[in-house]
Amino acid sequence: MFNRRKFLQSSVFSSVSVFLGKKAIAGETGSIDERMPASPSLPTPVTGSPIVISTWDTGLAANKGAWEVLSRNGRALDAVEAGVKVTESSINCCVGLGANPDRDGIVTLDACIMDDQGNCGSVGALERIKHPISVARRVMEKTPHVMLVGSGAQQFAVAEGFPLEPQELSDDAKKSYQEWLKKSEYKPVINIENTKSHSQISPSSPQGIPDHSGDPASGLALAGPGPFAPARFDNGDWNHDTIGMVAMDAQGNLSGSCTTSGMGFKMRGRLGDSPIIGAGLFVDNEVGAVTATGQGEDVIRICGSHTVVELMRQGLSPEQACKAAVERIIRIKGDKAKEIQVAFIALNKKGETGSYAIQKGFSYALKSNKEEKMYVAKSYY
Ligand code: SD4
Repeated sequence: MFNRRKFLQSSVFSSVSVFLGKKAIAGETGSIDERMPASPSLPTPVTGSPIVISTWDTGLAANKGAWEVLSRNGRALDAVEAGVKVTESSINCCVGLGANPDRDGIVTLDACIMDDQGNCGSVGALERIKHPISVARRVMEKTPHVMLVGSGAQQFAVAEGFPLEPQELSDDAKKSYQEWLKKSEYKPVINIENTKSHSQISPSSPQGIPDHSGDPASGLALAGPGPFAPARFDNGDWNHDTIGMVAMDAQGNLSGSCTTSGMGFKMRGRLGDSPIIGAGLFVDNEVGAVTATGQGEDVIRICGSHTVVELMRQGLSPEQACKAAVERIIRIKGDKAKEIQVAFIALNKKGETGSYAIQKGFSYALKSNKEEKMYVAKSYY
């Protein structure tokens, strides 16, 4: 049975440790981690009240997809997969095959998923597969591994029966890419001609987009240093968007998912936080579930989602925990933090939710038995 006295002691200790800071608490007797109970006995409520939250406005539609599962007493794991598939199927800047490509003109997708048992799966830089989140789930369920990337991930997906979609950009993405090429003066084909690997390069497609549809290795040695992904699009929007979703089912079990095309016009081969368990997503069924959006490099730097879960374990509310993680990024980045956006959303075991962002303008969608709405996150700036 849950030992209430022990829980209160550990919560008080944990909250104090958070507010005093690590050094003050660690003292002479070792680190906080050594002094924390190995396996805190947190309550395991059966809430009977499913809830799902997800990032940005696209979360509203995604939550509906998840709710189909949750409202029928389904598993949170199935809900978070079904939910983000809605976004993967839509045409938008930043998730799924309709999204913006990398700087070589190719859409590469990252995704990960995690359940209430600590099982997790992930794919990175996956091309021509419509539902990377489902491939991530297969990695979790059918392989002894956590991550598969690039052509290996695609090979696995095809072997699992996922159709290989044509390698083409959506109309929106083609337009954005052409604009970006003009402004950035990124000329991969010309650059290639100056390199030894020229002979390996496929000819450009009629749109001027390098054609990598043949040998998957072709064209990849060409880029070298060059323009990097801009922090914002021309209209001022942040150059990223991800659907990250965390949910609790009627049994009180937690799961999460995260899927993205990453930053538009990113360097080829670049991975952000979204396929990385602990960075873009983390679930601990005793404590809570967290996902991140924004500039992945800065989420990875602090193992963002895992950090937020650990802060909740120490007694912080979801919003306090997200805020503390954001502040950690700001301490690292200093003034440069003004130029980036990162946001976390968190759900704890009690069904409480919260969020915090570096910049204004981040919102998340919530759906439960009681409500269905967007919440605007508080922010540092
Ligand atoms: C990345 N975090 O690749 C992802 C993309 C994103 O909002 O922003 N999502 O860095």
